[in-house]
Amino acid sequence: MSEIQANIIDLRSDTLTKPTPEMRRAMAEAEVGDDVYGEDPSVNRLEQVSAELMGKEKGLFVASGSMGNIVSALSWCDRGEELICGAEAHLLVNEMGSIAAFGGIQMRAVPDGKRGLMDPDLVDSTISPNGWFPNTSLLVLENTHNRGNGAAYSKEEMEPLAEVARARSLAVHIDGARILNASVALSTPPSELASVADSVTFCLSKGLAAPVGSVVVGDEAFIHRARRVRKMLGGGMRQAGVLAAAGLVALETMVDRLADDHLNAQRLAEGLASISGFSIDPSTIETNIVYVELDDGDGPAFASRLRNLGVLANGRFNWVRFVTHYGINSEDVDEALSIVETLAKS
Ligand code: TLP
Repeated sequence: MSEIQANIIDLRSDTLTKPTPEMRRAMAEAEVGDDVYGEDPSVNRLEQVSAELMGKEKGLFVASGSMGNIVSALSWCDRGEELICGAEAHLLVNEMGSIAAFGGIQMRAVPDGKRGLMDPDLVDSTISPNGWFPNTSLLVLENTHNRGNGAAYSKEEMEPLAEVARARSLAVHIDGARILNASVALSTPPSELASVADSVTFCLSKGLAAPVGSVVVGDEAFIHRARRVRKMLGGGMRQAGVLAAAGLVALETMVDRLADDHLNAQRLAEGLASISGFSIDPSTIETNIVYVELDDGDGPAFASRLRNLGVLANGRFNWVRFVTHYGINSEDVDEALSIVETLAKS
């Protein structure tokens, strides 16, 4: 049964994961200092390890994936400029309009293609021509793509988009909240995926189960700007080494096991496909995120009925989303499936 909460199978998100015993020990024993002075050894180590992992010069520890996206956008774009992203990009749909609110940056959406992947020609034609248009400064890709059923894009799939951006002098940022899921699913080093971009945000507090934090990586000049923006946002976290220590354990011990989450998501998708009233093609599930469409079209109502039976999932529009993670094993998946089936028949 899930460790998240007794008797509840919590499939709302991998953000629900709790730190491992090893993380808690590392947090208790972490060497710390004042990170705003650059003197927290654990934060410095996490930033260095993260930069190496992603093949970039420098890293910056931030409070969350959202903060990573905000500092990145504000470091690449001036006020009144625009970034281009997919229509269902997390930073456009789920981040409270923060990039527009804090950075005065316009977010221009390109329709999502299959698996959430944008079409390079559409991106090219959306970039503003010179003249009386807002300057387009940044292209944002999301990998894995949350709303794209957790799709994991290979370097080859992202490269044509990055080429269009480069040819028009745009920087490329990857919202790689779950880029390590993509790396595991594709058996590709994260640095190879990150190589198409100028900056990447990745999260320690999702499938990797650290309690708090994300890291932004990029070249030295970018990270210098990003550090200043983080401070502007009130994100100088002082003795943040207690958090970074958990992040280091996450990177050392929790990456390979993401494959288990992917297997459980596949098992869940196959089970859901066999229950009538749902539309899902299990072959489209590439990592740990499973969206299923309901024939009756009411995702929130189904999620709330499920909750009464002890299974938590997020529902919106005509879909319900299930996410597998460290707190969920294959028995939990089977139990959740049997509850979903009972509900679907009732
Ligand atoms: N996503 C959360 C919710 O906000 C939807 C989730 O449960 O999946 N980028 C992507 C692609 C994300 O999925 C998320 C979190 C973030 C950024 C933001 O990370 P946090 O929550 O750390 O700010």
